Amino acid sequence: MVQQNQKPRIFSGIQPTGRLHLGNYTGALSQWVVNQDQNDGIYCIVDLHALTALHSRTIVPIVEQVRQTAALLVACGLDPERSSIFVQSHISAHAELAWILNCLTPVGWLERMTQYKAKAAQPASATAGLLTYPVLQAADILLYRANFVPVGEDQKQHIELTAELARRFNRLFGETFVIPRPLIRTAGARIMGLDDPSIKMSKSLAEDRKSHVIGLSDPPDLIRRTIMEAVTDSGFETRFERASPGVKNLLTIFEALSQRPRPEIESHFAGKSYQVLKGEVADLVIAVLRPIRERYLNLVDDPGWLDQMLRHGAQKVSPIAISTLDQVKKLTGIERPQPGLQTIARSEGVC
Ligand code: AQP
Repeated sequence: MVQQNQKPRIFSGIQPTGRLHLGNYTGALSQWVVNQDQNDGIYCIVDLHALTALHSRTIVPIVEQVRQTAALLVACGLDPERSSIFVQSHISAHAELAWILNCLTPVGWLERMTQYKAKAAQPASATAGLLTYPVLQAADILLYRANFVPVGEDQKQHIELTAELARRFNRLFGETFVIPRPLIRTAGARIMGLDDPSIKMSKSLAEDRKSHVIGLSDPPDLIRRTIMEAVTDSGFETRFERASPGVKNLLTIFEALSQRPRPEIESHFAGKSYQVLKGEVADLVIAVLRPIRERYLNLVDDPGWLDQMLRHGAQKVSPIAISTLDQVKKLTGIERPQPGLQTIARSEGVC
């Protein structure tokens, strides 16, 4: 519930697992930016979640990826003064609450998660961390008593599980958590890979597949080349519901970035070749991403500023996390630490 005279609170996270891409932008980041004035926005770079790929050496050094992700969030328009941007592992309450919630989560709920089933298909990935990933995500959201969680379509199931866990806790221990709701855009909530429109555009797949993603900091010539090479078919169909998956994906990118209504887009491209469609999509993507790339290149050169910005973000939000965790500990019968036993980080304001 949102208190009177209080802005609704929005929480969302992103993994520092590689090149942030157009899907991350249309599904999540663009919503974060447009919502920042009407809401109290808290945005987290979820490095503990990224550790679910610890078995793969490519994620190292994660601290560099955290900085690059932070630079891209600001470059996309998130203002660290109006919103809070911080790193998950800088606030230990996330891991602590996740453990408590783990103890209340039936394994069957987690085994049902589509993302787990897809990623666990590779035996090396099927770790306990991957299975309990949605519980850590629930802890992230519930710690801040968020009302809304803007995410891409792929995360809907995880937010529903978060709400289910919050209800379960509230039933057992009394009203504690706010029940969060997902915010999912109608256009651009699921962008598919340009090299294979049957799979979601994904950061981790971009490492091995050159023409899978459009990175948010990619140069214009690379963006154009990737889009011109995108998989389509040999026809001329440009209506959303009849187009083949590759063409529909291009139309969806155009819709999400132009914010024009579908009928207008369909009549604009009617009878035109896929070359024309690809050319116009490339022009639009380049126009939207050019200023983001320019700001990113400036910001990423200043690790000192980025680190300070992230520290400031953690200092702003840690009191909320501490108070929720303290309440949960009390309700579940764990004693609160005595002042003398508090960690050094806690006494500095970042727990
Ligand atoms: N293809 C997509 N289309 C629309 N939205 C997407 N999101 C991710 N991919 C798409 C949304 O971006 C936000 C941040 O995602 P994440 O980093 O937390 O992890 P993810 O969903 O697993 O994204 P990736 O890119 O596929 O990362 P990897 O490869 O590391 O797993 C989320 O709101 C997500 O919905």
